Amino acid sequence: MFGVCELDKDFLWGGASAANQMEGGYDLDGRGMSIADVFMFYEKKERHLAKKELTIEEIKKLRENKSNNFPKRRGNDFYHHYQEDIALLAKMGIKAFRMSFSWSRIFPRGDEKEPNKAGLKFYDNIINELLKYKIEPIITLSHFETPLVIATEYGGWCNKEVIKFFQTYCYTVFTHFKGRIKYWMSFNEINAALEIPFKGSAIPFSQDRLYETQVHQGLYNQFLASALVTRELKRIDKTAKMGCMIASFTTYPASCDPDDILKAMRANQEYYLYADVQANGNYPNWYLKNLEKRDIHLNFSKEELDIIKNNTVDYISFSYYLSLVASHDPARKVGEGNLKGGVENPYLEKSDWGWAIDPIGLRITMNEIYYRYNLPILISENGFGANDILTVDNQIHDEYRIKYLQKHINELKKAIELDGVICLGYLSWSPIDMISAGTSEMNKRYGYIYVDYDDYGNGSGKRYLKDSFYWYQKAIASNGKVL
Ligand code: BGP
Repeated sequence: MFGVCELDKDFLWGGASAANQMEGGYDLDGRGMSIADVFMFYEKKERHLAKKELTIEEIKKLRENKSNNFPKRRGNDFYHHYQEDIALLAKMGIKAFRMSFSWSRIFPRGDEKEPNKAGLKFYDNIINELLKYKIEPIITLSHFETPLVIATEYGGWCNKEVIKFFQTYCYTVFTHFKGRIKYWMSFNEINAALEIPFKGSAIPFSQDRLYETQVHQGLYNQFLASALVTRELKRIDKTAKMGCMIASFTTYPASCDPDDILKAMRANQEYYLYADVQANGNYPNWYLKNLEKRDIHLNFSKEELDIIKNNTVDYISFSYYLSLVASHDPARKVGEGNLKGGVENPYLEKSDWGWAIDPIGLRITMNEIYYRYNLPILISENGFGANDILTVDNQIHDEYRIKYLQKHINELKKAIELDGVICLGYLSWSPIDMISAGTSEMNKRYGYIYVDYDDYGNGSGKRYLKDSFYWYQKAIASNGKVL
């Protein structure tokens, strides 16, 4: 009992992905459009436009636009390559594959009563293929891909009707895949609901004074929906587990000036908010005070709060790419990051996209989250985005990625073996190259498997194994001993 913890023999070494970033086939077999299909590609100098919140007028125009570049409509064409891709993942030895179901492939508008059978069939094939190789499927129910109709006709997640639609979708997949899927998670990086409301909650941007209220209501509705479907999952399949998924933003104070410490404390509380609600079942007081101060009034009932309280998650999953720094000095420049950035950390190097590289931050984050909630954790995303070069003899020498992963996995091992954190697995983003969530680039690559497409969809679509593929294969085979 007092010995050193080791990585469990069932530790879930794996990879993570999202339907909208890899499938393509956006209009095949009855699939409806999703919000991901209206994100356009922008060249580097205009990249900030990729992050712009879209108004309803802009969304409708983009929906009809067939001539511009919408990479998420193409993905990496997993839709036609899934057998080959899963065979490669099996060859690499992964034990778990996190993917999402595209809601609009199963319910094209999102508000139907009956599912699109062809959509379910597509996922049947994938899940069966994974199980054939004994790869554990881990399913995200909503990964930045709400059906577009929910945004254009219902105003997004701030509309309580959407909760019912989501319940129908979840009920359908829970019953259909019962016994085949053990691990579920409700909303990917649920912080997106407040940080990037259109991607997170399908709420079109507006100048309306109620916009802010809608955004917070959208988050509340997702919390409630998550609790409702957790309850439903337990009714349908007692052995299945539901997790939440948050983007971790461990934030350091820029100095020991109490003003910086206070700023960092609040930044951390802001990202804990999501697990505070989904794991503890309560809204923290600081958040409620904040709403009050801003005159934001949520539409909720006592009965709903009880549902949230009584249907908390079984495990906490989070993405970890970077740590942030908070300073009270408004003159300090805020840099790039996943969903959001912080001020520069002089002790850390950055990726070409300006994301601070901080392996020790992973150990800190694992400790903070595990000991705050006392629930098993799952690293549901971590990885290194780079513009890999395919050599003339079809090799990809990505030693920078191997270095990044080595360092992070070493810290993960310390968190488990030395600090006693209970961690179910490590799912790196993404085992195969796919479209970037933030910038819709293909050339921001994370994979162990290279996909020969560029930002414009030119290329053969062929898959090539990177040096990191063989490295991860050994890491998995040795259960993390050989890194
Ligand atoms: C997270 C998302 C993923 C993923 C990753 C990397 O925010 O959950 O979907 O893509 O970040 O981000 P990006 O693709 O923008 O580099």
